[in-house]
Amino acid sequence: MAPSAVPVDGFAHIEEEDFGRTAKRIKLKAAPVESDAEDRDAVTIPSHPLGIRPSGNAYTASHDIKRACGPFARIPDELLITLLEGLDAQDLVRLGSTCKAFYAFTRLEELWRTLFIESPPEDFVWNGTWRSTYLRLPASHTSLVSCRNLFSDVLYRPFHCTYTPLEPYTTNIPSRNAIPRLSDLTPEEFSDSWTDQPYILTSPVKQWPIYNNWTPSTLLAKYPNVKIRAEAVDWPLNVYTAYMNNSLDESPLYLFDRAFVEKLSITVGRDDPHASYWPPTCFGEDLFSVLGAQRPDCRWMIMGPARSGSTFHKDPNATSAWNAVLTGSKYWLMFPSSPTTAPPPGVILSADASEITSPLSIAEYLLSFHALARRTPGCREAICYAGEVLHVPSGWFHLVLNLDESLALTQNFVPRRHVADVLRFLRDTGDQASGFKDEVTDPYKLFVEKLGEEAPEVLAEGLKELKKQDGAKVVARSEKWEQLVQKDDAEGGGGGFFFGFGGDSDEEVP
Ligand SMILES: O=C(O)CCC(=O)C(=O)O
Ligand SMILES: [Fe+2]
Repeated sequence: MAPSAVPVDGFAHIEEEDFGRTAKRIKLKAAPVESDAEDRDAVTIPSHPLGIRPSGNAYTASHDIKRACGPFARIPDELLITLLEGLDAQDLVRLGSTCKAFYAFTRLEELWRTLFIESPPEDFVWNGTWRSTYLRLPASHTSLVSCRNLFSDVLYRPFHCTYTPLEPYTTNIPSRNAIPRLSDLTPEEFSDSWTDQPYILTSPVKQWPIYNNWTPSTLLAKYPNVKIRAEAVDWPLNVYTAYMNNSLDESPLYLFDRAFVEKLSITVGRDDPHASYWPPTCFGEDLFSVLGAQRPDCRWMIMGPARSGSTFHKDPNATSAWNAVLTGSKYWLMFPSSPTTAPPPGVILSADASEITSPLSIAEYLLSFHALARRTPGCREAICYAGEVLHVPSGWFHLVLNLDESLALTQNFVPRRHVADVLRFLRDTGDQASGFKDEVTDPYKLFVEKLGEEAPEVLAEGLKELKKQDGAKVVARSEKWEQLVQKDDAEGGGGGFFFGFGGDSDEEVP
């Protein structure tokens, strides 16, 4: 084929018969560590646009592009990517023009997404990929070279995660895990029985003026140039929408804007006749409202394409939350937490339980851990549809997946029953308090002061509960201590549990 007349990024268009954008579909056995899909039929995943295949295929291949690259072939793929992360755009393009292997490696979208976020270009047009957008290459100018004999899990994995069907993980929810669905609750019922339970309210949002009036397209028509926050970028809504409608990211950039009320000039509140929406009445009072203008961030507009969502986390400052879906639907996977229970499968907590590490994307998590999560006691699951609201109790872990393009609002609040938890969080882990303005240097003191002024009986009750919990912790610790000492005795420690500081004695303890 004659090279394209349009100069492109170092390559002319090359067409191959067995790969391409309208990729033929190959049969591929999903390769989860352990998954619901494992025993099902092989899933259909398109072939990679560059023809890259998983590493295992190299064992039976007669030719291997990377292996033919001399000493470079010995660099593991992960390390190669780490090295490439140190290059700027120009160097990546140059290096990518040297051979097919580098061509493929320098195409990895994560490299370009990072470059973009570190130094966002001005006035760009979303061109379908981070690379094309960063290099200002319209899709028609982008080269596509066959790398059929390149075998790399590192390059193939994001593509696999983008295309692997997630439906098996979000359907057939076992009844023991199903989050209850309720038409409504009174604030008393909520306070008496539901503050520690996730549940879905199936009706209240349908009365909001914005319900049916706010969709991604109506917002786009009304506020195309309003800049909104999507993870690390602030983009005009029209740019984000272009991204949302045309991206193949494994973990799509998720719009999460905490200032949407001000930006879109709307009002919120149960008592405001012009309010666009209000918190569902069942959640009752929100005790962080005593902080007035000093309360931490508490509401967000959330938008994203299918497969976007939130990896496992707990909400900030031990708050509870509600999450109302305006369009689309969300799959929720939730676990309670306590100081004595393990975190959800695949989630790692730091030693002081302050940091949650869930290094996997949502798709990777579902592929690798969903089957185990589903069988783990405490697991709760549901799909929350448009018009419905899900309650996230204080301290619960949750992972959320958008099943289709979705627009939602969420608000964090402090119900009376969780005042002690919030006090404990702010007192004991104040350095992790989040969303407060910089001027708030001691959130615990501030909350105690303001709650004492506005609702002294609630503060007294909260502090009493806190003291009780502190006492219970001491008892639990001393019971654990007793158990350890007894275990030591039973194991022949001779009753002499030895505890000492280095330097106390020169004698070695045998
Ligand atoms: O809708 C979502 O992705 C969940 C949002 C969430 O969990 C949060 O705002 O804390
Ligand atoms: Fe959350």
